[in-house]
Amino acid sequence: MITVLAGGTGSVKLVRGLASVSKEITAVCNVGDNIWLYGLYVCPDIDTITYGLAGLLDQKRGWGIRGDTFSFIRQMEAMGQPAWFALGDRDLATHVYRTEMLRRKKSLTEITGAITEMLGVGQKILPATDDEVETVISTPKGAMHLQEFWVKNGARPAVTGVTFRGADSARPTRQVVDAIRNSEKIIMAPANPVSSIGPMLAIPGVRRELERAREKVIAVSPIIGGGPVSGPAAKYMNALGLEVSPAGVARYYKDVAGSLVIARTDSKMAGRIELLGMKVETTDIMMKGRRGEARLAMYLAGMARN
Ligand code: FO1
Repeated sequence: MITVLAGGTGSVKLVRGLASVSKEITAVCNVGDNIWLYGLYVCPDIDTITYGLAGLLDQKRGWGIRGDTFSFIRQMEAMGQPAWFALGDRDLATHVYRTEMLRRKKSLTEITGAITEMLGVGQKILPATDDEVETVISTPKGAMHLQEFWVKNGARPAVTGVTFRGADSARPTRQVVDAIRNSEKIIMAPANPVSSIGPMLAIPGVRRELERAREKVIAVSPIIGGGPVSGPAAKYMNALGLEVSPAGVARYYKDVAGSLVIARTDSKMAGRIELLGMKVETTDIMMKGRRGEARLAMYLAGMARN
């Protein structure tokens, strides 16, 4: 069994690649991006992985359902309601179902299991916790929810800090603890370390389990050379005083991951990363197309057998 820690829109490629080469994949998903909108509980990272594995994901946007329409959100706008988060009409069914099940006292883990089953996903998708954790971005304009910073404000404000509200008292679920303990390897997807993986590492019980499992935890760098692959990783990493490079990623992950996989072109950084006590592997981490996804997955699964 391989467990993959996933968050953001970039992780889905590796999760899909792993699902194509291994039968037993568990994706543990970030919940820091989750947001209540119009009384609905929206879980973007869980949904991106779910839609990706169900073959429903809009590949171009990287989120939501392919071919979806946006009549609901347009009508909200026409009614003078805030409409900066584009919930698609079909996507809406997921949020309505999830929220109704929460009202019936089902846990997010149970609900996610039910949704994956309804959509024919064979892999296990687990929220990192059933408790609410919210990624908060501090800016000169004030502190705001990650989605408000990223979507409503287009990631334009300067970032002075990143915190994870609720993480201190959040607990990993039994399923997440078991997945970490029972997996042959745990792979940290090439995702924004601070906003996509960070909220999971901020949950003390998740961090403790990963620290214990450190030798079998392999992180894949989301950064090649000096620039992030996508998203505002640089802003978040700068705010935390981290160098925006694979070495900066290594510093963030050093206590929870025993190995870091970096791009071949970054092999000159290996020495600095090894000084942090991590093993370094170099390969092509770009994942171009389905073949690229499967290739990196196969490489990581191969490492998993070593
Ligand atoms: N990202 C956007 O940039 N604009 C949107 O309007 C938007 C809507 C949206 C709706 C559902 C969903 O699951 C994701 C959505 N995303 C949108 C993506 C999301 O903001 C982030 O990319 C993830 O939270 C990053 O982890």
